[in-house]
Amino acid sequence: MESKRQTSTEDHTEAPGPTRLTLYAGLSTCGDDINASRSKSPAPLTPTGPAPTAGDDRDPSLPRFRLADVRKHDANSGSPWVTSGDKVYDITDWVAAHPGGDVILQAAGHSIDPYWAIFTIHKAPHVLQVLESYCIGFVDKADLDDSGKPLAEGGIEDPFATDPKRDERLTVLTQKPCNAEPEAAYLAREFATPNELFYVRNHMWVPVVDVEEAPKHELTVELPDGEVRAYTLEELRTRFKIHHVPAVLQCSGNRRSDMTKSVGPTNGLQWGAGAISNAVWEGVLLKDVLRDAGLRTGDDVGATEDDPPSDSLHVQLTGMEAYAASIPLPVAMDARGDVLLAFGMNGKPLPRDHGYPLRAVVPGYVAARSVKWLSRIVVSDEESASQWQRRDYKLFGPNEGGKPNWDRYPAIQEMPITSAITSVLVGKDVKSCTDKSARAAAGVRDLKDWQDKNWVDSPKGTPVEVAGYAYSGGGREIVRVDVSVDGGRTWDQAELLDSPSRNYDDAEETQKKYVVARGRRDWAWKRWQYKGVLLDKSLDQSLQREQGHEILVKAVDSAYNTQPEHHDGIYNVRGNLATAWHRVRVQTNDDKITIQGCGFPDKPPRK
Ligand SMILES: Nc1nc2c(c(=O)[nH]1)N[C@H]1C(S)=C(S)[C@@H](COP(=O)(O)O)O[C@H]1N2
Ligand SMILES: [Mo]
Repeated sequence: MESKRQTSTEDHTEAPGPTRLTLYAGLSTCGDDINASRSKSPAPLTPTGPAPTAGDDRDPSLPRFRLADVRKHDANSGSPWVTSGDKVYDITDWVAAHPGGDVILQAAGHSIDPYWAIFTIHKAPHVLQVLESYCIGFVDKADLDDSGKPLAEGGIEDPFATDPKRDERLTVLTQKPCNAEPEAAYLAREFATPNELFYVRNHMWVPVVDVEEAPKHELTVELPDGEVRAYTLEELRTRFKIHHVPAVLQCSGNRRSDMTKSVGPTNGLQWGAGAISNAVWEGVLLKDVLRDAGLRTGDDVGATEDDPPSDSLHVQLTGMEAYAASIPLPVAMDARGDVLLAFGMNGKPLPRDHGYPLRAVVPGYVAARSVKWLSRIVVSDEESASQWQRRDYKLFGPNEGGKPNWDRYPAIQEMPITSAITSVLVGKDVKSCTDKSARAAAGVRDLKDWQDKNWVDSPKGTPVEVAGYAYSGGGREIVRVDVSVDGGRTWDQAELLDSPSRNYDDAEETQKKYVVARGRRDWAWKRWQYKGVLLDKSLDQSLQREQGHEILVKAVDSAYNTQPEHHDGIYNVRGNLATAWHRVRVQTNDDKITIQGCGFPDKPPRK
């Protein structure tokens, strides 16, 4: 078994996305073809490089280029160049051959080095070799400083310099690109996660769109027949019916660190339980826009030879910074699917981190499909060619290892069921608990005193209050949440707080605040709460006090799907869909309470 769980040393981390993309792209076709590329004739804009000057002892057979000339070879030039160190590269063929080459285009006309420094895997020697095959010459000596480096370029050196500031209550996994999750204690305090606490999962930098420019932000829609229609954001807002849809976004890597800890190493960002959040999204339906653009196939149109069955078609969604993914067309066209082109989040414009000014929201599906900074839609008979569609978000068997056959399984789309504990209050904290003030307990508590005063009628033990979230994909409603506070020996049902399917007018007075809007299916999470007793050792022989009390949660959805007991059986090298029962350990030794488990920080949470 051990060997099956070993991951390869090859890095498949999600964090520095674009790196791997170019790495993969470069290796897939250029690896054996270095000489062929080198002999390519120069791009049309290529100026004749001046002859090497005195004091320049670099390879005299290669031409020299002024930086001003390199600048002309920007992303729009048709023949993009980059520099790295004092060398000049023509990346035209590289970009053309690889859809994901868009990422490298960000550096066109400039030095690629700042990007490489950020996406550290780029420094892998074999990638350098691939770039080497596109070398066309050197930066002219006149543009080099004394140490032989190109003179500093104005401005754009750090593509992350313009990223927004993030809330201090987010735990930052990586800064550039930003990946951050709210501490567990903040996660499920409210039905709608406040925008500033919503988890952030960026593969690259945050594109800059000025407020004045936003209404003119353009979305192009390309249909299978090649027809292209462009919409401004202003046009989307004013010409189509606006919808409000409460929906969870959850990364396929949510709780990956839990799988790692309980089974073995996984590649990717080691998320706690907070790569999930819930918001009320405002936007127009993707299906309305596709129809307006002239799409004739769909859920309600019979397939003919000229009108192919729509499930062979895909809606490719591309963001401004080059991230891309796709969903099957029937998902987009589903009359009850609520797939949005969203511009609002919890009553405010989308924050920059979450896709300003326009993003896709695909409720019930893995958040990787909810493309942010959306600028292009293509309806195609192919899935998106991006690595985020074809590689990263797939689920392999426990034995399939670090170099799986990527094409063997479909991309993750609809999400499975999951649940997690986000708050545990023990002893005297229980009394003062409301859903607003809930926080993870930490520090010294006077338990005995509390029990004497407040828990006289209870069995001998320590009161505990547990809260968290439960969510299932595909619009399936959460119908039950089971909690155990004694390691699974006995179970009880938690109270479900949010009731999106219940009519507000029928709800009991005390429950009214939990009755919330609902989409056409159940796309939102349900928060839950449970009060119980951690039994004293004298009453619970099975308790091993040294290890503390184990609190467990698992949920059930309307299709009676439930979660696996352990991560062992669903272990996969990418650490995707870590949905096993969530386990938290509570120790009350010497009246000091410690809580351990995925999502619970070692230090007390910030207030
Ligand atoms: N353009 C773009 N869209 C994107 C991403 C990205 O990096 N760029 N990340 C995807 C992934 S993997 C996730 S989990 C969600 C995260 O959305 P959020 O940052 O709003 O929580 O956005 C998705 N859409
Ligand atoms: Mo994700």
